[in-house]
Amino acid sequence: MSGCLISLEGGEGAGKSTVLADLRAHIEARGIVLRVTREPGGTALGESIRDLVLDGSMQDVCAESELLLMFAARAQLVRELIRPALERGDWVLTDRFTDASYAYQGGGRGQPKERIADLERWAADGLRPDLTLLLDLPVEMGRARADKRGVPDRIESEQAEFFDRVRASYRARAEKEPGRFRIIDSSRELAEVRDAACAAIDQFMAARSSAS
Ligand code: T5A
Repeated sequence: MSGCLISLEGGEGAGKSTVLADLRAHIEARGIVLRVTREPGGTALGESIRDLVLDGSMQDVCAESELLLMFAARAQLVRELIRPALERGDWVLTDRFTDASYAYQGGGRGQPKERIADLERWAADGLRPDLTLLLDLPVEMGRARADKRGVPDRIESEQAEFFDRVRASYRARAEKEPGRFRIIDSSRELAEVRDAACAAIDQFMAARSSAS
């Protein structure tokens, strides 16, 4: 079976990093070779860009620079890690991908969708995940969870209205592409969220097997 790309998305404190470890074990237990990565980041260049773009002391970053930095990291990740892995037939699980740019830089910062779509075509090489798990929960709940982790980074320091727009944008994308997205209610107990995420993977694998 050929490789495939799975992304995990959600607002702040949605539980992506927490669920990712379980998903990794769940997928690998089925004998699949899996690469796990994150955005922004995942390569030496991408991790440097991550440090820069999330640096809380870096004020007055314009929306255009932020968008381009996200895509600079993504362009490198696609070419250095994701495409080669998919071509080998491996699977890739990424903590965020281009939907995050539509939600944060599009919904949150008001960057035009067409501009992001253009970048997606050339910088991300037109690559879209085969499956996207959207961990969705009320903004305040997610922020309360994220706050427990300590000092917020530059983006985490945004106002609640920014994250309302991010959430609305994610949900709108999921509703528009129900074949690719699975919305997981992550306001529930962690065990329930994990089970729902693993069940979505099982369903996806079953559909792939029956299609091949
Ligand atoms: N960004 C990224 C853009 O603006 N554009 C882009 O194109 C991209 C790719 C970095 C930032 O970059 C922005 C978005 C982000 O602001 P990130 O590293 O994914 O992206 O950062 P965060 O969204 O901040 O992700 P986090 O890793 O901080 O949050 P998670 O992973 O969603 O949450 P997690 O797992 O760390 O959980 C948070 C806390 O809640 C607890 C956990 O134990 C933890 O303490 N928790 C639960 N508690 C109770 N019940 C549950 N069900 C729980 N699940 C988790």
